Amino acid sequence: MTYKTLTAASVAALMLGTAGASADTWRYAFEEQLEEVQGIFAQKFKEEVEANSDHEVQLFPFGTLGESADIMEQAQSGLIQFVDQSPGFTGALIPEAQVFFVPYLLPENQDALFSFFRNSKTIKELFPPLYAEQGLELLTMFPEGEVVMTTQEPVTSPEDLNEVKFRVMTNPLIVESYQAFGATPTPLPWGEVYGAMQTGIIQGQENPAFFVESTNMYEVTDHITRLGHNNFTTAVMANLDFYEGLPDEDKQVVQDAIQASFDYILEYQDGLTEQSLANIMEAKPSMTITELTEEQRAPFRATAESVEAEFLEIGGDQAQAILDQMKADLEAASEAAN
Ligand code: 6CS
Repeated sequence: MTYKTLTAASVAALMLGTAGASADTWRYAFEEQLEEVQGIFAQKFKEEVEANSDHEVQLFPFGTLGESADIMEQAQSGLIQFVDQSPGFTGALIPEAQVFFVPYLLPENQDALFSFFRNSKTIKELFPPLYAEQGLELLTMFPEGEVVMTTQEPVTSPEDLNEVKFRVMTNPLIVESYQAFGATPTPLPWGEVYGAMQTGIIQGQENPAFFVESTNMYEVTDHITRLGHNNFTTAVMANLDFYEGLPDEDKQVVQDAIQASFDYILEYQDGLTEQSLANIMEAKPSMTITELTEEQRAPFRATAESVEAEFLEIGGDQAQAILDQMKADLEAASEAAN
């Protein structure tokens, strides 16, 4: 049985049949493999929880329980206790989470970026009630790395994206953003991307360099473009009823494990993008990597205003409050980094 054929009933059966799992086993699903960034975070979380409590954490990497949308449903229904789902997919459920797709909103400077994620009032105070409305306790958000474009033809300007079917995650604002970049956005779940690229259904996609390397995306694209428009953000959540039902002691175990994993994953990313790009070049010397100049970035940057306006239209009741707080947080983060 592949993940594509898993039904709700078969997932339930799989869960009930999990060998050795006790009532104290916490199930944690994520959208990547064990050795990818979300997997490294999850492994650290498991290690911390198990070192500091009697609970066991069972990890479910991408594909074992379905696509990103499936694991979110399982977390909301309480079939699993923890889930890592990126706002790229959560945008359909929590429209405000689409704010992460306003291009050039997050800083390129790593100190400022990390300071934002460490201290953001948007993440710590404004988002949690919105996630709670969907039956989720938002535990943390963290960055996974600079997003790069990989395409079959070189890209240095929006004109080069003309008629390029560009795969994006499934939320309306990222569709808007790639339309503004000049491409033909094609929302797809991750599991379909490699095949779609191989068969020519799409000709481009974006992701952090580590993911381009680990998923062999460089095999089916020839050009990498760094335009500095975003950093890949993800979020870790717990089922709300499960979390609220935990004794204070266990809540503390979860919070401590999240904090330790958060610190660990920021450190883990030091140099990761450059190393991944070097590995890609070694695996495929014909690949080109182009870092756009400020001049070349200008027309991409110019789209930010219209995408931001669209966010205010489609980003839910709290869109304005989220955007305002996010800008205040980002300003504080860039001051802290200077
Ligand atoms: O592009 C995607 O769909 C995937 N990218 C990353 C870096 N993680 C999970 C997500 O499914």
